[in-house]
Amino acid sequence: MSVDLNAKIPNNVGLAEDRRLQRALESWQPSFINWWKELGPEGTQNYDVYLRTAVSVEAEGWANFGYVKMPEYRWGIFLAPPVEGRTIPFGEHKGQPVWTDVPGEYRAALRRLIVTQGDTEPASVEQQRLLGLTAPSLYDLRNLFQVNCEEGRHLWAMVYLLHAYFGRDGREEAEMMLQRHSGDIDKPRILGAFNEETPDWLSYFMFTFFTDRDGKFQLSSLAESGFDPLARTCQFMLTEEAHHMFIGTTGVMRVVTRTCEVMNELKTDDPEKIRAAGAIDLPTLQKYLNFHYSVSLDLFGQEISTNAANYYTAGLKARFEESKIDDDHVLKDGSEKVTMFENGVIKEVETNALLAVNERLRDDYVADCQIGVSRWNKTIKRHKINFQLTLPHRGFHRAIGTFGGSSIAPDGAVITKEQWNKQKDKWLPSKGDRDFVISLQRSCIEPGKIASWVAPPGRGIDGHSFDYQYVRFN
Ligand code: BYC
Ligand code: FE
Ligand code: FE
Repeated sequence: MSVDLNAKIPNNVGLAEDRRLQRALESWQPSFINWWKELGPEGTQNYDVYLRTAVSVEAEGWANFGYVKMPEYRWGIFLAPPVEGRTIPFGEHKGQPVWTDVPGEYRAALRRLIVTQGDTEPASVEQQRLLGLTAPSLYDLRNLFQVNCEEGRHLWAMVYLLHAYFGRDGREEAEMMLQRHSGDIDKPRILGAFNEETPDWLSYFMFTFFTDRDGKFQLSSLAESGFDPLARTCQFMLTEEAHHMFIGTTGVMRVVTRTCEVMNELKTDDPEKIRAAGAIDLPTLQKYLNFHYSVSLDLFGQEISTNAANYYTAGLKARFEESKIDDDHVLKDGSEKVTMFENGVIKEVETNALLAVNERLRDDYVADCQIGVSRWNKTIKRHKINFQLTLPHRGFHRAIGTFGGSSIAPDGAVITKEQWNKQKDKWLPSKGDRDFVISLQRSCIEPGKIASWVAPPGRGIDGHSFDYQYVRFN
């Protein structure tokens, strides 16, 4: 598949041969750039940022590093190469050739999935737009901008599908992507977590760990879609997603490390003393974890979902690593245990496997989150500190699904609204906690310098050291 890098819109989808589509996308492009300038990273128009840009989907081509002014970033449309003879891997069309066009009967469902996926991408850029003003280091600043640019590219990926395969309503949906805004009362983003604020870098690290990880699982399940263009787009997006989660995993790790160092230097576990030394006490980290984990769990939808069953049966959206699962990939007769909250009691319920597809994805996500948390705990232990971070119960602080609006403590105890209100500041960041974390946010962008509350990274980007000039301010 040939790559056209010099085109207005770099691509490997043969845009030059489809003038109508090319014109349509080129007319969306200025709206995107306007949106970026207005709601993308604040005050950065002239910065030269050491970024990777995808120039092809081959192993050597997709991570090309160099200084770029962000509004001139080459947002391209790149799909993984088609697999000759690929067949639909699951659902009632299992074994049939994949669709290279949208099957009429699934048009609405596919559009909805693509729109929901696409909407999250610019939402996250909007959520993070002010963080560049308070970066804890030049390295972190660069990583933030890298993620912002790639989320912008992910929007391009979905907008390409809408324009290429959904005609006029696809073009309308593409316009809407730039009209809904994170946190907007009248036109909010579609999913809850993408209307929350990301007001500080601790929230940002938690977001890239927990919420970008939802991206990993959703994209993986779309990467096996029977609609081949969607599958191929998502396969390539996943390669970029790995770096976003790396920022989260190592970001939180570095905060934990710094806190442990301060605790050992001062020989204390008194949060007040730790805070006075400019670090974030472990109980506060736990509260931020509780918040971001619970809002991210909501992103998997209802435990028992006919939508999800229909997507699966239609061959549109699979399970995580569908092809590696050893079963019939149709699930008509399968069953699955699901944790439900019924009449005030949390219980395991046996249900049809098809209806439990959302919950299964959430289970896989929970297990993946636990791996990261265990790594952070190893670091705490290595510092000989007696404290463990934990994932709260899945019913804790939920807005969607069986637990939506219920009062469940982090340990899974069912409590009253009154008890919840009394204790919630112990479990979720209080106004005071947030004010404290925000008080630590100061721009620290001299090469080699780092803020007081986070340890430097183990290594830099693209073989450069931590003190490299990752961003040049002009
Ligand atoms: N907030 O049957 P259900 C990423 C609605 S992150 C608000 O469970 P379904 C990224 C739902 O729409 C990955 N509403 O629905 C990360 C439905 O509405 P209707 C994003 C919600 O469709 C960081 C109703 O409740 N990708 O890429 O099976 C930075 C019934 O629910 C929510 C995707 O999400 C919610 N949280 O499940 C940048 C993939 N949850 O029909 C980027 C595409 C549910 O009653 N989306 N509802 O009007 C999907 O696969 C599905 O839409 C969902 C929801 C899994 C999200
Ligand atoms: Fe993304
Ligand atoms: Fe991401």
